[in-house]
Amino acid sequence: MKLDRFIRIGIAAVIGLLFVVAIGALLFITESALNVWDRLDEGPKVLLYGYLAVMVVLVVTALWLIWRLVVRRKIPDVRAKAARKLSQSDIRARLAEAEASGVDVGAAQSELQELAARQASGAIHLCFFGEISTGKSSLIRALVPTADVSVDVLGGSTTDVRHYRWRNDAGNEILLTDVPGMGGHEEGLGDVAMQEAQRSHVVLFVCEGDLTRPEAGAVNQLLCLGKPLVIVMNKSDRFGVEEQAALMQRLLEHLELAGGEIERDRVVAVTAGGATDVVERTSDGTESTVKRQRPADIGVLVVAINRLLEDPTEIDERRDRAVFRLAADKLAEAEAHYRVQRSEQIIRNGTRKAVVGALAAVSPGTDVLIQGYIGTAMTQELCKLYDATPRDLDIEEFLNLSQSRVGRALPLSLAVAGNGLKAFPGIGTVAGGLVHAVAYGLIFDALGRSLVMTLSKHGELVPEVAAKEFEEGISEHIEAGVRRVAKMALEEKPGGS
Ligand SMILES: Nc1nc2c(ncn2[C@@H]2O[C@H](COP(=O)(O)OP(=O)(O)OP(=O)(O)O)[C@@H](O)[C@H]2O)c(=O)[nH]1
Ligand SMILES: [Mg+2]
Repeated sequence: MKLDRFIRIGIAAVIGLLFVVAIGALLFITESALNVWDRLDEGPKVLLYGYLAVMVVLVVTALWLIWRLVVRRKIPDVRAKAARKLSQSDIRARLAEAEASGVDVGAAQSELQELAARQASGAIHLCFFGEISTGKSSLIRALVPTADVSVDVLGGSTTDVRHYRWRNDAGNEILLTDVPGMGGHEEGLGDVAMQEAQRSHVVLFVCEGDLTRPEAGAVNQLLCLGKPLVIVMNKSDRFGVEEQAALMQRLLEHLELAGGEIERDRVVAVTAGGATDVVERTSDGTESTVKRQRPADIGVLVVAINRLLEDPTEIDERRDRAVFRLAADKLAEAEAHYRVQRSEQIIRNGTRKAVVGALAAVSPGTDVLIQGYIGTAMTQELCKLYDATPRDLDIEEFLNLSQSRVGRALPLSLAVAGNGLKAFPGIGTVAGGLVHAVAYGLIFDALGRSLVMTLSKHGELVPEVAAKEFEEGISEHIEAGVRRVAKMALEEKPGGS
């Protein structure tokens, strides 16, 4: 208790002293400022303005320096950039840039080529999209009775993308696209269908009633891509009038919730037909089951299509934008692939240099391990690869923070390195230098891998976050990398393995 009181009195005394010092300093500064001001006021005006100008310059410089040192540079938001509308020139510029840095831009480029071919043909593409067995192919058959479309009770009957020529009353050249249904067993077909929907002008989203969760997700995705969309509730022959009206209302609500246009004809109920088993009684009294085609009722769908095609320029523009987004997505995928490969090279390079350096050193010190040239170069290269633009200070801070975490990991690294080397036959007694070299290499390898993880997750280098990632993943990375790094060290060891 006594001690507590004593401390409090001490703190109160320090506060009192601080106040006295602050008041003294304030008086002193005020007096000097007033003094200087009086003299300047009495002197020539040029001196006054010159003095003020110098003060302003000094303040601005100080603020700028503080901003550079303390305030983190704002990294452009990658998602916001991706969400904005892309133009033909944007995507072409990005393609050229990516190609120059070695990314395989083939898939993205072929999307643009396909778009150019479709633009030249002038045909309007309508894509029938939806879950398996909802009657997409049956609808196409109802519109184009001569089309050779496969229809089956078993879901997943359509396994590729096909286009069928159709002319509406206005004489538009139209291609009806049949795609595999969502939710089929064959992997990847869902993606094929979604990409084709992106390439089309209009999506006719075929369902059989209220939307399932995956269907609602797909509607959202398509609307986000700016696709003009009609929800086609097929197989309406299965519902009574009231039930059908309630389902239509639910579909309209879904559409409104997803931000779709809820004008007339955006939700239609149709019957594509499809085959049905009918029991027939012949004149001799025997019964047999025969397949009969149900009568189709798709008039409202045709009206909806015609209305959507009233402004072809608008749907052309929307289709183009969706394809640019598709090409951008494919480019992003290729870039991600390239980054994975290239980062692997950079890490291997850094690790190899660390191993070579450690092998060359007579007695490798543990003090400045990763803050040196190799660590800086590897960090810079990886940041550049991920379009992160850290300040030199950030890199330095990251390496300092990481270095401070190495001490604890070094014994583990040495133990793992020793064990790992034993797994290689015929290397005899493992020399201390070699074990050190592998241990150093493992730490570099772990540094590179954790940095790649942070960069791909956050898109920027935040020193504390990256160093934490390094610390948390180091033992796992060390265990995983030992074979690779030990092999590297044996290759680099004077005289080979
Ligand atoms: N009751 C009823 N059944 C229908 C209707 N339209 C299609 N069908 C049946 O639904 C089943 C599936 O039809 P498909 O046209 O093959 O469906 P799909 O959407 O193309 O299916 P996948 O290609 O597998 O994705 C078939 O058995 C059709 O006979 C309809 O209007 N009413
Ligand atoms: Mg089909």
